[in-house]
Amino acid sequence: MSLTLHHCQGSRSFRAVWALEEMGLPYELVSWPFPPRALAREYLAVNPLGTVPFLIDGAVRMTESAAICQYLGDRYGPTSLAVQPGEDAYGDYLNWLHQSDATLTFPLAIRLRYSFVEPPERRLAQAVEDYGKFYLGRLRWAEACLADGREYLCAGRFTMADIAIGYALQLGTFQKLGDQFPVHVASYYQRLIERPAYQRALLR
Ligand SMILES: N[C@@H](CCC(=O)N[C@@H](CS)C(=O)NCC(=O)O)C(=O)O
Repeated sequence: MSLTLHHCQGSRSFRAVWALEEMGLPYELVSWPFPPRALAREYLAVNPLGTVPFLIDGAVRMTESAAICQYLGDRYGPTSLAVQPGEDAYGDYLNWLHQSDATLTFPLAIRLRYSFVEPPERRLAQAVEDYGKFYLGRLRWAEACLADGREYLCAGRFTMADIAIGYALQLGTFQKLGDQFPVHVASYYQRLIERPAYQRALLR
């Protein structure tokens, strides 16, 4: 096994770092300034998309953070972090993994672009406000599930789905939306960030 992860602090590659730390796998971390497409043009020779995460594992190349979490759990398990196809929660698990980026991180990426990445003359206060509300509204599904008192999203245990959703909550918090999280989501997020592997990942 020889895992190399290309990473930018605070970006979606955090999901992969957190998953690697939870599993205790050895890996090489290569850190870039954000966005590498603009600030480190040589990165395009590594990943033509210019995005992070970028995981290299032998001949395998991966650019999707939730898929990387799923891959690590399945390829380098067995681990309780992965939910198996034979488990009742398998469908929920996949849905959370995909929801984490396609539904929850997407509005935050638009906010980030129009409040920070674009030069001041191209920033859009309306987009920042609208997509903030959009994101908060989309936490409704997680809030409804967590309201039954469960500690984690599915399978009765901490899984890769919690890592994937946890990053979408971290990014919302970094964008100062954390004080508007619904009550069960807020305490769930608190539980996640107290994990030693989360804390180690923050320091990478
Ligand atoms: N769906 C992909 C999105 C990857 C992505 O867009 N990453 C952002 C960082 S959070 C990025 O690299 N942006 C820089 C750019 O687009 O140039 C994932 O979940 O990893």
